[in-house]
Amino acid sequence: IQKLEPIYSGKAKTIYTTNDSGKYIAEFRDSLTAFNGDKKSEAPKKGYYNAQISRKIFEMLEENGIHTHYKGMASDVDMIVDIVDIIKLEVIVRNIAAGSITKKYPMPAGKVFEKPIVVFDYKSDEYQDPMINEDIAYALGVAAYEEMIYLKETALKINSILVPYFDRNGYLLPDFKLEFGRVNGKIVLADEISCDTCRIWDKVTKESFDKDIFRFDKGDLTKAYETVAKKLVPEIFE
Ligand code: U5P
Repeated sequence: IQKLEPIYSGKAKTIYTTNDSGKYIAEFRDSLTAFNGDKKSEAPKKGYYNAQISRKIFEMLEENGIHTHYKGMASDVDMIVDIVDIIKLEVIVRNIAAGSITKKYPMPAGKVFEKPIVVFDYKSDEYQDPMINEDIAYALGVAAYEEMIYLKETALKINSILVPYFDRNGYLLPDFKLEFGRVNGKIVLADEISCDTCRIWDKVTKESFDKDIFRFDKGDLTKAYETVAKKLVPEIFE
């Protein structure tokens, strides 16, 4: 498979057309943004570690019966994916209170939820990703009611696979963000699952090994992502 033209450049990945009419290549870059693009930077090897972590998680989810857009790697940082019609939602799963939810509700950081929380944010830079529900999603033409139910069920299933997976590797998974797309009438998991899109805490020290390091200037991001990569994808260090 060959990369042809870049057709879309997001905050951390560039999407290329390929010589396969059903596939794109998503190139993971070293660039970082936070707070709706207000804060920008670069971290060496970030794209590489996130691509490899994401690859591993997609492979593991596929083995557990979750359909994803992942189709293999074309290089260390180039992921081959199905061309999907992205659903303009961020599906966020929360197990432990952290980040924005601690600002919006009386939920102190670190509070462990009795059952996981799923929220839907409408993907819109202009409107700053407002939280929406099934009715607003329908009114916006983003997703049908039954699709919203399917997205929530799938997000919870993914959570039930990821929490023990991170636990086995020594980490807590306070929260993470998923994106989905439609391909041939089917909804599949899309985008990435990486240190940029999850909160990953050391089980013992509760130290962050994720993008919060960049958001709140908490230290060396590349070193933290490398630490996670050494656990999740040890084969790339051999
Ligand atoms: N998140 C993203 N992208 C966004 C917003 C949030 O990946 O545009 C992820 C964060 O990394 C965190 C979770 O794991 O969703 C909840 O973020 P927040 O609502 O606390 O900012």
